[in-house]
This record gives sequence, C-alpha cells and structure tokens, in this order.
Amino acid sequence: MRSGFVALAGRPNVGKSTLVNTLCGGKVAIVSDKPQTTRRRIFGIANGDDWQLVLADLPGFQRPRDPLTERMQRTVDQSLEEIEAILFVLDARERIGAGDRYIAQCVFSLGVPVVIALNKVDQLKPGHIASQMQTAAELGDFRALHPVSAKTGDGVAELREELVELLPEGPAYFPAEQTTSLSLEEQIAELVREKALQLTREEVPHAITVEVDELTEKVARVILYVETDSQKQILVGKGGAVIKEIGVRARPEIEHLLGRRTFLELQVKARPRWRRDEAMLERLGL
Ligand SMILES: Nc1nc2c(ncn2[C@@H]2O[C@H](COP(=O)(O)OP(=O)(O)OP(=O)(O)O)[C@@H](O)[C@H]2O)c(=O)[nH]1
Ligand SMILES: [Mg+2]
Repeated sequence: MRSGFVALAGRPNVGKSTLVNTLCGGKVAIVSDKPQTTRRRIFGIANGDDWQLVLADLPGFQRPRDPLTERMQRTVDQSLEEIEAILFVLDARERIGAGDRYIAQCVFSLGVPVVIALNKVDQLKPGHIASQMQTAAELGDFRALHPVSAKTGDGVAELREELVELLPEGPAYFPAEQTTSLSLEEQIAELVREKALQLTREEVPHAITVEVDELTEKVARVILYVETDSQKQILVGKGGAVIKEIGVRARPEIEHLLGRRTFLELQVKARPRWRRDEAMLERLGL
C-alpha cells in the first residue's frame, strides 16, 4: 500500500479547492469565484485499490491583514511541514507573476518534490497554454508539470497518477469510505457559506462566517454571522429574499449529505469585528 499527504499551494482563487474535489471525485471543499474562500485546512481523501492520497486543501498564500488572515497564513505555513509532496497550482488564465514567484521561493525550498498544476486550461488556445507552461517551468526545479482543467477534469487523472507515484509505502490514514476530514456540522456550515458567497459581493463575502447551532434528526439550525447591520440587511435581502435563496440552494446538498430530509433554519446575526475576535476564531476552528 502507498499512502501519504500532499499539500496544495497557490494564490487565492487559482482553483485549488476545485482541483481537490476533482482529484477526490466528489465535493470535499467549497468553491467560489471570490478569493479567500478556503479559510482552513481540509483533507480530501482519494482512494485506489492499493493507495490512499490525502490532499491538504489550503487557503491561498496572502499577506495577513487581520487575525483571521493571520491564522489562515499560519495554517498554510504549518501545513507545508511533514508532507510527501507539494501540488503547486497556477491559473493559466492569469499572468504568472510576482505572487507566484514568491510562493515558488517558499515551496521549492521545502525539500520535497513539487508538482505544478497549470489549471484552467479549458477554452485556452494551445499556443497560449504552451507559453504559460514555459513561464511556469521557470519557477523552480519541479518534478512534473501538468496542464489541467479542474472544471472539466482534463488532465486530472494523469496528475493523480503522478502524485500517487510520489507516495511512499504506508498505511491508510482514513477509512476508505471517508472523503473529508470535516465533521457533518462543519460540512453543513461550509455548504451554507458557499451559497452565501454566491449571492453576495464586494466586502460582504469576506465578512461572512457560518456556524451550525444545532443538528438533530429533523432540523439543522444554522447561524450566519456578518460584521455590521448593513451587511446583515444585505444577507437577509428584501423581504428575506437572499437568505431564502441561500436555503433553497443549500438544502438539497445538505439533504444529500445527511441522506435524509431536513428542515434548514437559517438565522443572520451581526457580530462586530468577529474577524479580530481570537476566541470566536478559535471556536470556529479557524
Ligand atoms: N474555467 C475554469 N475555472 C475554474 C477551474 N478551476 C476552478 N475554476 C474557478 O475558479 C474559481 C476559484 O476556484 P476555487 O477552487 O474556489 O479556488 P481556490 O484556489 O480554492 O481559492 P481560495 O480558496 O480562495 O484560495 C471558481 O470560480 C472556480 O469555478 C478550471 O479548471 N477552469
Ligand atoms: Mg479554496
């Protein structure tokens, strides 16, 4: 049996979580078009007949601005220890630039193999992909470079094989039926947050955090926190339209996860400066 941990590194929004989901063949991490969607480490587990690949999905590298983003960057730094390899993800649609080179300096100095995934190559012209691959190749002494689309799945099977080959002999770290390290409550909170991110913009997505208050056989009671009353108004929407839509979108996925019908009760609360509240961040597992 081969097994081990591979951590994802890259700028925010390059598609790390989407790629973890595709590599695992199911939804492990939430995804959005807003940067800083992932706030903590989530293990996604991919299993084969004689291997187990544990992928550590992580926040994107960033310059900390407050205690929340400080904790996120600390999570990134700590998660790059005791792993078998790094999967360094780049966005083929963006210019590969200073942000990527900064991350490259860090990941290529860790002494473990670095595999580069040049993501989002769907709909790109072959010539453009080739020139991006050339730029990516200059970032450091990589083990392999794979152009992929996490969205369509193109190139992902080959990437998975490459990663599995880097794993040493070892035990299964998680039972075969488990695909994520998050508890049910945490998965529900993340699903609700994903829908809230879809329906908000500008500073609001960054001010949202979600907590499951109660989960019973019949009911999931979930609280969405924002920082100000005006953000609360936005998240509730006119006549409750926004929060209702969040529920409509989240409920089928939550019912699928739980395997039963569930009454989803959503409540929005303003919690000033929660991103700076260390006790709150601790409670949220951030
Ligand atoms: N076209 C295209 N879009 C993609 C692909 N992979 C991810 N995306 C989109 O890119 C955006 C960001 O995806 P995420 O997976 O949330 O990115 P991330 O790197 O985890 O972002 P953070 O958690 O914020 O650091 C989403 O809108 C995805 O749908 C891809 O292969 N092709
Ligand atoms: Mg993410």
